[in-house]
Amino acid sequence: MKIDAIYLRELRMPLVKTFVTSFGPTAERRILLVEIQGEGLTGWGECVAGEHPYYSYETVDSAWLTLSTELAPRLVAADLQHSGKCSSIFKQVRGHRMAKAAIENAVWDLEAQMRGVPLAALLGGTREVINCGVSIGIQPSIEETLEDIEKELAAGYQRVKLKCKPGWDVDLFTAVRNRWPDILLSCDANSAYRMKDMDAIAAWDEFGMLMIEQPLWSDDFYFHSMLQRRLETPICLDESIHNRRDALAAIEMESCRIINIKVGRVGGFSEAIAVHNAAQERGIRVWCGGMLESGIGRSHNIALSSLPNFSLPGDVSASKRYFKDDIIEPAVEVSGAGQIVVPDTPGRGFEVRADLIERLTVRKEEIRALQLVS
Ligand code: OSB
Ligand code: MG
Repeated sequence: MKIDAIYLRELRMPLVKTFVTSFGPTAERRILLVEIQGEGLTGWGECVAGEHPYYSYETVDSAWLTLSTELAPRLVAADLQHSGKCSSIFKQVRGHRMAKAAIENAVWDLEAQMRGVPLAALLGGTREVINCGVSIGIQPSIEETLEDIEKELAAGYQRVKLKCKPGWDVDLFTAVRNRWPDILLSCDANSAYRMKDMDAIAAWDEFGMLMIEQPLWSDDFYFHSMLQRRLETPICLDESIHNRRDALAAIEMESCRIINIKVGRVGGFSEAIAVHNAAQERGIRVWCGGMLESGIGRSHNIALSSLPNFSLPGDVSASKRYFKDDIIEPAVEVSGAGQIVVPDTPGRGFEVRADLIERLTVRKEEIRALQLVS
């Protein structure tokens, strides 16, 4: 694969609605895109790092620096045979998985186009449609949250995940369960609880939730395994899982019974597939998490979700839930049955809206291979 140039871009995209988690609100996304030109084609990747180092230590700015000074120069200098080789090209750089994923995924996007196959097929996907859930942010009142859920259920979404934190949990769960006793329901604490909360969390079994996502520390396996022993409800790990080894450790220690795979968090499609396979071989179900992505990251999440062990509804939902105008065409749509059709055309299966991307760009940088003068 001959790569001619790599462009980094930062776009500003206001969210339709401010999204609030246990670590705070996000009103506007700073979207970092990686555009790779080569073989007469363009591959795109999106970095899911946040505006602040709250979900993980990476940020848009740390990822930009890592991409521009370390990852992109390595890639343009490499003799790349296959997207699966990216991680070995980047291995000297420790961590910075969201930055690595953005560039690796752009290479996969390019390779799928080169080969004329759907990105989903290149990744090993088998599903023609994927099942979708929604992540419901923390709201000013329970009443407003119920209204939100009502709207999403009417749209067809198959699973509702409630963002929670101490003080925003049992009253909310009770209200939701009273209204909808049978829906697939989960919650996500983004690490907001501690040992002292274990007794309280152990009592959440009464809500019959599908899972409780990352209740404890973001780097923990051991205390989650202690908590899992006291719960009927499966724990799902998100923040704690950075690679296949972490997945194996968590499964071995019974720290969780379900894994949320986010391609950015694990460093790219290759490692996401490795986590998927490790979980599948051990009978652990996975689902695809979301990071308030624009259409490019969203299209990549759809392709990843087509792998066979993505058997639970993911946090991959319609473009319009996040942005008035998405940067891909057509926008991602969810059917009344709560499903997204996996594109069967070459590449990511969604066109990029170049004019809109240009208009939203606030920063751009080009990285090329050094031209040797003979
Ligand atoms: O933990 O899943 C999370 C958004 C930002 C950071 C962390 C998380 C989330 C979400 C958003 O839940 C899900 C989505 O993109 O719809
Ligand atoms: Mg989560």
